[in-house]
Amino acid sequence: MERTFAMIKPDGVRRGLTPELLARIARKGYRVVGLKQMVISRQTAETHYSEHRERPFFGELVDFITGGPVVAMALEGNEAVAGWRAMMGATNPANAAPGTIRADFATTTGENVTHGSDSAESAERELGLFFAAGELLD
Ligand code: D4T
Repeated sequence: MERTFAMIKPDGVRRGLTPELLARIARKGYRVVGLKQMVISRQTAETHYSEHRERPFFGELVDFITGGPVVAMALEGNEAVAGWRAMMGATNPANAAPGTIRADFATTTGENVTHGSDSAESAERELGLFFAAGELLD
């Protein structure tokens, strides 16, 4: 069993996609061991996206991710890191495979509905950034 950090970004929450996305997660069979709607602080956003600090889109990215509530989730299941990434599809929705979240619900890379950790190491770091130990189910 593996855990990953998943997020419904502000565009997804604003558009009312939370129930639809939770239904996909349930259908897939992942166990939701952490779940909260929250507004991300600038500091948390800059830490979360620190690998992109030098990229030209960094400022816009931080503005966007802190611009409204997100739903932060901890998902558990077999190969959950890769599996949730596969459910999301490619970062650019134009390249996302049909049936993936980004193909079905997004048109731009800047507002692509969901986030998922890209490795087991990122998952551990991001889960620690967004959840205190006692907030997750055993
Ligand atoms: P996240 O981290 O949001 O799950 O996205 P990915 O893991 O699929 O993609 P990423 O780390 O390369 O990008 C993080 C975040 O930055 C936005 N972005 C990305 C952007 O606005 N313009 C760009 O050119 C790129 C590459 C979208 C996702």
